[in-house]
Amino acid sequence: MARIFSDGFELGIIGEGWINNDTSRVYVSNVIKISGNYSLRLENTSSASISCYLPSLNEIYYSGRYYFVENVMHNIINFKYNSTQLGMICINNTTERKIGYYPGTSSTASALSTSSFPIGNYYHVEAYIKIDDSNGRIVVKVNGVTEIDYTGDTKPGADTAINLIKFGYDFTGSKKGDSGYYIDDIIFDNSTWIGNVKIYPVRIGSIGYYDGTAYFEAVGNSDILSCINEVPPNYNDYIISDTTGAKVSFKLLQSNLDNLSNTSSIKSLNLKTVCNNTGNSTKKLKLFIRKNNNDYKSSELNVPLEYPNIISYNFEKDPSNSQNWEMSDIYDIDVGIEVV
Ligand SMILES: [Ca+2]
Ligand SMILES: [Ca+2]
Repeated sequence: MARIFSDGFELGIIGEGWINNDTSRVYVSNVIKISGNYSLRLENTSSASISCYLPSLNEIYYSGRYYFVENVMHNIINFKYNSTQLGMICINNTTERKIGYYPGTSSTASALSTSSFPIGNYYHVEAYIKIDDSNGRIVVKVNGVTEIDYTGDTKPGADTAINLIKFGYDFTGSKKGDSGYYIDDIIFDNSTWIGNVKIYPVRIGSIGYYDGTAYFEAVGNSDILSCINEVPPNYNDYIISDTTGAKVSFKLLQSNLDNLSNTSSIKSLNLKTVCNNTGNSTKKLKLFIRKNNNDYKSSELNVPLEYPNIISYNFEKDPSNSQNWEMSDIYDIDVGIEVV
């Protein structure tokens, strides 16, 4: 029971898990920094949308941060089972600017928010969505305040699960949802409200452990660190290995850790790396946390052939003791990559 997807776009690129329907209109931007250094811009056009598949779930918790730019009927979140639209949470119209829950493909809201949400402001939206004929539920909170709490039919057809999420423009039914906003800190959880969390970037700062007998080769730059410490990534320099067991770890950038000092707690640590498979056989990596000379490794992660892409692994607990993360824990760890 856990986080099932999160993205704060802090590598400066779109990767992992996203289907971008217009790469020139939907892109990572540092113009409006909702949290961290980057957010996702969806320009105000009918081509600007982006989707991601999730594991099929009957109920789901969502959190995202928004900055509405143009005065249009922003699609806040649209949830589907494959091509079938189960519902949409969307700005109702451009004069009232309330948030509405629109079941199935209907243009009539089953519930409307109490408040209005004008453009030019930052909003933290959380939602709970449960698909059911009579005991369905849609709860929407904005900045921690419950704006919609609907119980009733949320199951327009036979589908009982959500497996596809869409942001930006959608006109599947009779209610149009628009793009025209920035979005950040997109998180899905299958068991609990996410709350007022933000996704902060912590980059690598120096090499920690390096096993010279099982090596990575630096290409385009003379040292390993400068090949891979760029955000956004520079693809002209990189490290490469075809050696099982090749392993390197990195200490975290002190200035980034210092930025976390006014944070009250750490919910989870999500390791991400940009990578791709240059060959034609399956390649796998493990991402790991190194603490007190012990390595705590992810499952085996397939290295994508598409270029560039991101692989990631989420550590919701400190793997050295299976306890919640303490602030002090992350000052004591390295993060690393191993070829398996
Ligand atoms: Ca961000
Ligand atoms: Ca590079």
